[in-house]
Formats: sequence, C-alpha cells, structure tokens
Amino acid sequence: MQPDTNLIIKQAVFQLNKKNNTEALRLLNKAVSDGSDIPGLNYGKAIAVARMGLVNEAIDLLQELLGRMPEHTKAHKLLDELRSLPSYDSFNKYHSRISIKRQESSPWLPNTIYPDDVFIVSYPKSGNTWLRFLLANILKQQEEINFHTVHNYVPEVGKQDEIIDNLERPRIIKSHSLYIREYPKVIYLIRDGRDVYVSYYFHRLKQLPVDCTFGEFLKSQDHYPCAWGEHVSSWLIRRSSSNFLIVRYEDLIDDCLKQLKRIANFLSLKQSEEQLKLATKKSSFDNMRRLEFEKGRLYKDHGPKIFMRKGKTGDWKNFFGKNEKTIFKSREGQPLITLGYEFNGRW
Ligand code: PPS
Repeated sequence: MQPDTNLIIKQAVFQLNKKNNTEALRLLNKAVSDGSDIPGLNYGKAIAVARMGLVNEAIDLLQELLGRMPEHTKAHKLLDELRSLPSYDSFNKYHSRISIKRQESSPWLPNTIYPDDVFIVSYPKSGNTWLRFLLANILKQQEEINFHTVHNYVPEVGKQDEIIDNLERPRIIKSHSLYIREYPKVIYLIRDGRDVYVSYYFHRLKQLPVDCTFGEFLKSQDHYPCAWGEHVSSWLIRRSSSNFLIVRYEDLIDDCLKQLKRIANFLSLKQSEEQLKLATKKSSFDNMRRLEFEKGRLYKDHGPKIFMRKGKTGDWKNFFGKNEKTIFKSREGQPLITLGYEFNGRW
C-alpha cells in the first residue's frame, strides 16, 4: 500500500469519528480506487452508509466483508444490529431523513426496470434538459427535437410513465430521485449548488410570495426533493461503481463535445464524431432558447417564465451576499468542497 493511501485511510477514520459520514465515505472510496484492497475498509464504509440511513447498502458491504474475513467480530456485531432493526421501513421513518426520502422513492421507479435501463439523474436545475436534448438529438437525428418532442425519447419517470412503458430499449429515463439502488445504469449530472439555487429561485418565482427574496428562498426548506447537498451526497455512495458516470454542468459548458464523447462511450453508442458534433450544435443554449421561444414548451403554466434563462456558470456571485453565504455554508458547505467546487470554507 502507498504511504499516501495510509494517510487517506487515517483521515477517513478521523472523519468517521467526527461523524462526517459523506467525507469519510469519499476518502474510503478514494483509498479503494487508489488500489487499496483491505477488506476492512468495507467496515468503515458500512458505518458511514448506515448512519446515512442506507441500511441495505450497509448490510451488503458487511456481507461482502464477512465473505472474505469471516472472523471480523465487529462486522458480525454491526450486521446483527442492522438486521435486528424493527424493520427497514420503521428505521427509515424514525432514524434518517435521507431514508425517509428513499422510502418515498417508489414514484421514482417506472412500472418495470430492465437491466439495460439508463437513468439521467440530477438535482433540479442542474442541466438535465440539456442532456436530454443531447441524447435525443443523437438517437433521433432525422427529427427536430424541441420542448414538446424531447419527452418522447428521454421521458421523465413519474411524469411520462406511459411513454416509458413503450420505449425502445435500452431506455433512457430522466429522474430527480435521491439515491436509489434499483437504477441499473446512471449518469449523474452535477452543477455547483450555488448556481443551482439561483436557477431554482427563478424556476419557482411564479409560486413564491411576490416579495420573497433569493435569501429567503435559499433559507426555506422549500426545495424539492431535498436540499442540493443532501442529493449529491446521497449519490456519491455509487461513485466508484462502473455503471455510474458523473457529468458536470460546468464541463458541458467548457467542452460539450468532449463530455458527449464520454457519455457516448459510457452508453456504448456508435455515433461518429460528426454526429456528436451536430447533436451539440442542435442542443446549444442559443438553439434551445430559439426553440423555446418559437415552439413553446410543456408545463409552461407552472414552470419558470423563461426556462432557458442564462445558462452560465458562476451566476451565484450576483446573488450571494454575506447572509446567503452563511446559510449555504452551514448547510451544504461540505459537499461543495467534496465535489471540488471550493477548496475550503473561505469563499
Ligand atoms: S429542470 O427543470 O430541473 O429539469 O431543469 P434543468 O434542465 O435540470 O436545468 C435548467 C438549467 O439548465 C440550463 N440549460 C443550459 N445551459 C447551457 N446550455 C444549454 N444548452 C442549456 N440547456 C439548459 C437552463 O438555462 C437552466 O439554468 P439557468 O441558470 O436557470 O439558466
């Protein structure tokens, strides 16, 4: 084992003792992806995910560990403890906010799940529609993809279930679900949480009291399906899995074609570079904005006034004063650092 990996594991134990579970899990996953093959790492991961309310995942980790180290007494003890919880559902109800969300997550499942299903998952306002346009433009090159037709090729779970039932396989489905293990293959789209909340504020403006400021919206619990940080943290558990791809909104802005190649590779799509280029052109901000203005969109009544609002990174700087920064940092400062948007809390 590299000395660096030793240090990472020490840091993970430190974070675990401080109950910084997301950070501990990130470090343990890093140790694994750096090549460390210590079965005992699963014990630390199991503690972290169990504390996050993901009991079944913790049980899986412990079983895997005990398969390799049957004499690990602490793992046996924790496994017994988790199994003796009154029931998974009651544990959810009383012990973990994340799990309560998971329990409510059946609306996030289509009628049937196939092993080749792909889910494009994101917290709201992270650029999901952009990704849907990109993929629909790859899959249906002869058709005009606009805000009325995109749902026919990349429908949203819970909203277009009938379309999903009749979709050609492998199906590509949009979702805003918190972590859910049933999704076989996932592209998880991430955007800087500060920009997300600004975009979300404008999305919700029609439903908010007329005098609601951005700061008030940020402070409220009125964020569906949860706070941004909770959403991204819940999905990081799958970070090192081979059927999980993280795409960043900021990278799409930077070099959309490069990201589309990564995505095409992940989905084993055989399109040529020219075809991918064309899809990025058809899904550019300006073209999607033109389509919104010329052709309109679904759900216009309760959605934002203008969906294609700015499409920029760093717009948060225009909306975050001292107060907004304090609110965000205290609630979601850590995931921002974990995801590499900041190095520390001094921003
Ligand atoms: S939703 O309602 O949750 O499905 O919203 P979502 O599609 O995830 O995110 C909407 C934001 O993505 C921006 N967007 C784009 N940015 C750059 N280029 C393209 N092509 C693009 N398409 C959508 C959209 O403008 C929203 O961000 P803001 O910051 O509000 O402009």
